[in-house]
Amino acid sequence: MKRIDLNGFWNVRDNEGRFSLDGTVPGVVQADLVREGLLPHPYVGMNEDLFKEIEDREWIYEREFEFKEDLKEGERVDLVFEGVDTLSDVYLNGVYLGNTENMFIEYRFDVTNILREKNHLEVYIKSPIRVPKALEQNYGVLGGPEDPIRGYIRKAQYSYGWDWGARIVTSGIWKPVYLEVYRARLQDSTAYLLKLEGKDALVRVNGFVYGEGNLSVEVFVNGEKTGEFPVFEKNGERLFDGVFHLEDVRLWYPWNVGEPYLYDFVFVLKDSNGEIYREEKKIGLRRVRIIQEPDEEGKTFIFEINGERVFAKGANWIPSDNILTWLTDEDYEKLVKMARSANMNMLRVWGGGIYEREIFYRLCDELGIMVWQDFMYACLEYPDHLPWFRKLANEEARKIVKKLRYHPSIVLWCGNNENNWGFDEWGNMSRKVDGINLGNRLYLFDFPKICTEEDPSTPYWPSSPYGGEKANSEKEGDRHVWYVWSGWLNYENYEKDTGRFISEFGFQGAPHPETIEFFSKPEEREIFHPVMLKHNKQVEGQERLIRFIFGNFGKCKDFDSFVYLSQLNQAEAIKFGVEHWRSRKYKTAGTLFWQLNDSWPVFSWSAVDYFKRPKALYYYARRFFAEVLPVLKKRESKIELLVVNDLRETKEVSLRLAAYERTGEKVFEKTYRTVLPADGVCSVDRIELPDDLFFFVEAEIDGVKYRNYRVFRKWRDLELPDPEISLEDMGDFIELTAKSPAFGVKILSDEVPEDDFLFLEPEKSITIKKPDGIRGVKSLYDYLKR
Ligand code: BMA
Repeated sequence: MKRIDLNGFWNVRDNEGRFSLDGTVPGVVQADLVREGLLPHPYVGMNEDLFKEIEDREWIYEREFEFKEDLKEGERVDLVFEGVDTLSDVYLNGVYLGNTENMFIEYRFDVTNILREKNHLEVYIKSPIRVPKALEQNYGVLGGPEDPIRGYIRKAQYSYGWDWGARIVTSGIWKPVYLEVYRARLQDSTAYLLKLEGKDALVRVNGFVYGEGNLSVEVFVNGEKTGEFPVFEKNGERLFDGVFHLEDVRLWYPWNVGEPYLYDFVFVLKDSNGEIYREEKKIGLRRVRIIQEPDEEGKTFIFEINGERVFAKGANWIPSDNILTWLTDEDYEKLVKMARSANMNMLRVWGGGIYEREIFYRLCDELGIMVWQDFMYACLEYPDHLPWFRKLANEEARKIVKKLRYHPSIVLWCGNNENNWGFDEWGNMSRKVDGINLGNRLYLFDFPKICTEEDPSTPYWPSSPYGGEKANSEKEGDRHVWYVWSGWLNYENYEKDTGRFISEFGFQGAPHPETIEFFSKPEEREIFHPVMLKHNKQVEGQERLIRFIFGNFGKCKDFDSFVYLSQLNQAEAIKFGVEHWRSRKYKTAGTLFWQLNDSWPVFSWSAVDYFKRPKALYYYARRFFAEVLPVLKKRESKIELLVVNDLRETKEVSLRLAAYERTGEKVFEKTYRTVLPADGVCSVDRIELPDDLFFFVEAEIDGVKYRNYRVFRKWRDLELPDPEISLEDMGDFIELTAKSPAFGVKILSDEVPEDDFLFLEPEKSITIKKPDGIRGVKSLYDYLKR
């Protein structure tokens, strides 16, 4: 096999004759226009609007290339587009090869008989606005939020605008293009656990073969040959399919349950003369089940990996850029590693974005992070009653499942985001054709069948949320909790929610101050300045930020304190929800907050902003997702101390609970030694104490300390005194000590600190790594208006 790369600069021009420039492949014209200075940076000020003016243009990508290979007997050449955004016609040397109509899948054209020594390749990209609009006129307006024309085109739905995303409707060739010369090739080889008896595993391998002749596939695992399987024909396709035994098997686990072990698999396609083609993949073997058993609250929804229940801790993942081709592998590495170091064991790839890049799943495989993978349908009716659309959706699902199925991290295929909730409760998504909601042909019939056929080792779930009488049931399945924040209710309401698996809940916070500096001028830094409103995409987003800051903290002093307090409020809110749901362990079996990342610099629900600067929530997540979490709750007139233990063993723990007056005077202290059940929750004590005190708790297991605090009253009523925090420079570290309870302690430094938004128990020092350019600390006290 030989690959001839066709990436690099192509000639690009628009159909109206305004632009003619070098277009990068892989790339999109929007990025080229910014690079050439023909359009300003879309993420600054009001510039996003300028991109609307060019969104409905058509673009012609052209290039010349030479082809000098001497093709051997039986060899063919494919022209491969890994991804075109989105609708295009492809011509080689004036010959029409075909069209592309789905940005999520690969297109291949056999060009063996069209290639010459000098070649001309042309890709005519049609408007991602006009085509779906014409379809909309023909077939009707689809129900749901954001621009509903998006339902008629298989393109990342968030690019038409979202409540955290810019509207930048991109066009281009967004993934690599190359020629592939081969006689026969393998694709989508995979391996999975068929049966496990003790340490003896039965492993099934299969994959697809393209090419003629008498062929077979040899499979090697960690360098050892485990079998050779003949290639045969089934339903018009050629494939190999076999099983073999693996002794002393090492399974793949999420990081907090076991080792995310990966085997080196090599699949070698051969004929009587030897090797023709090979696929090399790191594959993990695991068994996944969702335990759905009736109980007194309804039905459980628990992920079980290799027979072990796992409480899912994590967040929702959205595309990390509006211009996807700006993302590098390093960006992925940084973000996924940040998720891991925030103690997350699950990420949900949300259905309004993209099927992620290979590197994303590879990192999740290696780091032991489970992936909840949506199909790319979000908050809309989709026209699956139209045969052409249904066919396209089926083709996409099958290709995607085949391509990604070998990743052990993908533990769930999920039909869509919130569409079934929309059918049941949103009012504007209830249209049915032949008694079936628009989209349900896919989610209820086609996708489950495709998943069982192509990836029997991974469960399928129709939607998020789904289960129970109505899709967003509290009693069964997964649940999105949006009455807090979106419904203008404050976060104490989380405590009333007994959902079985909380796959979305969120609270907005400002991006990092330096990120705000990137998109605004000093005079624009006002809460309701048009530039700020442009950078908060939710209807009444800024209004909600104010309502909750005022409601919980009191008035803001200035714009800086608005930024800070919004972040602290967000972190406190999500902490509160997570503590509640983790304390219900396995009644509730997961909390994935909305959302980990951002696609541009914006006020949003993210924990990490566009430039990957952590918000307060990020630092909080590390603590509230830690393996051991001491929690304080109010039970009638008593204060209850609970410990949530995700560790897999029974552990001896020492605990210290202390309560203080606002001035820093200690009024209560008690220590405990007790045994924590493995993977369980333990109620340690219930104490009669007033709830206007400041509570601090510390748990110590095997020399590791897990700390927490609880303030039961509203911050706005507390009149916190100045905690007089002292900062001692200890060389590589700094030590912080406060006189009275201190919260939201923020390190002021040039370098992003390793830990931040800390809390300090009076007179108990904490030590953190010293960031570069440290200038001091501030805390909640400094940001409140008095
Ligand atoms: C959920 C998500 C997204 C949205 C978020 C915030 O509904 O699925 O559609 O961005 O809430 O409103």
